[in-house]
Amino acid sequence: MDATDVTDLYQEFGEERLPPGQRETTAFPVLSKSGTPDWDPETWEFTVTGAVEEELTFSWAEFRELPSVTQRQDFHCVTGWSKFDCSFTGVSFPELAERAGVDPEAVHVMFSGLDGYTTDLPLEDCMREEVLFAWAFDGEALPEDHGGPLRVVTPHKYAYKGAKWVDGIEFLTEPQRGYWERRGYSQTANPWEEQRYS
Ligand SMILES: Nc1nc2c(c(=O)[nH]1)N[C@H]1C(S)=C(S)[C@@H](COP(=O)(O)O)O[C@H]1N2
Ligand SMILES: [Mo]
Repeated sequence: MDATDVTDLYQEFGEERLPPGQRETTAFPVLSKSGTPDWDPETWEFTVTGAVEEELTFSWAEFRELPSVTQRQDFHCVTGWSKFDCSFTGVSFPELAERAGVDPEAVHVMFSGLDGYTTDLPLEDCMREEVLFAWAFDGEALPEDHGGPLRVVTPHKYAYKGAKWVDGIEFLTEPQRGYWERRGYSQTANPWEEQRYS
């Protein structure tokens, strides 16, 4: 499948593709707060809850039938490494949000993963075509260490905003903090502004 190149999105935020204080790596390190959780394609469920017109639940088979895209993106870890030209395939955030119908009162989103991880973002930072619920990396099933079967990628943010093993999102009418955000990391996490901590 042809990938749409979105690696130029840095031009909205800064002069340089490599954000300040980052160094480029070709490796793809694994960073997880705890181990890689098990999942069962028969019982896995993805839920969309909170401030929406209709709460949604998808089985793995149903989720895989949603319209998908492939994009070439950069990946910026808050610990200082960036990996260019990652190809991710999945469903865009706006595509999913449209199916649930976002309540006009919603301002924020909480993502959660099978390992108990959570991360939050302002709604406007989620409503971008580059925010993907991705199941493939470089044309192969997303490796389990990197969040398989499904993870979020946020190329305009530090990568802790991308929940691995994501199995639910909640639309919120007031901001709340996720796992690292409660421990002092930035809620907005713009790499070109070096928003690492809050
Ligand atoms: N579910 C879950 N998602 C997570 C994490 C985690 O511990 N659990 N770690 C975050 C952090 S801090 C980073 S830097 C990226 C790392 O993704 P990678 O392991 O694919 O490099 O995942 C993010 N998403
Ligand atoms: Mo991280």
